[in-house]
Amino acid sequence: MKSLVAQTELVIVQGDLTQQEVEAIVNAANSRLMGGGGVDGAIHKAGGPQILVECKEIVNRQGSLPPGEAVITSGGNLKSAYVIHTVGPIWRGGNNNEAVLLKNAYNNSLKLAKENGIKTIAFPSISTGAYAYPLEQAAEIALSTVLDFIKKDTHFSEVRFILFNEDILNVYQKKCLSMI
Ligand code: AR6
Repeated sequence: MKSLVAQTELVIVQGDLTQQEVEAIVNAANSRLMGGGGVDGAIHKAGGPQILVECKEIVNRQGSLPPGEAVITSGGNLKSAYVIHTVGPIWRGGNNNEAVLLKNAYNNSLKLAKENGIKTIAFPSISTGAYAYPLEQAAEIALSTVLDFIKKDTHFSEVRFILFNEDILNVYQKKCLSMI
């Protein structure tokens, strides 16, 4: 589905994040920025070794990336010029600041993209794979954070959520319809 929210096209579709033709894709990384499984593994595989080289430089410079924070690298061989790496929270039952950290991950990714002049960006469903965040709750936070941002700030021309399968897509679409 596509909806115009203020000045930004919000797109929620099923697909592969690594194949998106947007200026930046967001990686659901881990704090050590060393690659891994899930969407992180897919991004490093499709983007080639340059992304990991830049991730290592960042960690050497500033240490590991705390949950909720975001950093930027080039996109290597991807269609996207940039990858924004953020770290979502690991689900530990819900009373360990998970909601705030997940919200920060989306907000800090958007802020960093804006600082770099990026106007089109695509997100995966952060924390809902290996990090086990309950999907409905994660979708609510992801969508409300992005909606709040693009209602207040007209910088982005397009924000996409690229969901890996139909079940995840359905949750996000349903949630979004109840929010806009
Ligand atoms: N395109 C879009 N979404 C994808 C793709 C893809 N190519 N591949 C997987 N997903 P996860 P997390 C979905 O586990 O929960 C990694 O090992 C997947 O179906 O990738 O934040 C990191 O290194 C799910 O909906 O990220 C960390 O250690 C969503 O992406 C850890 O996993 C997120 O699942 C991060 O865990």
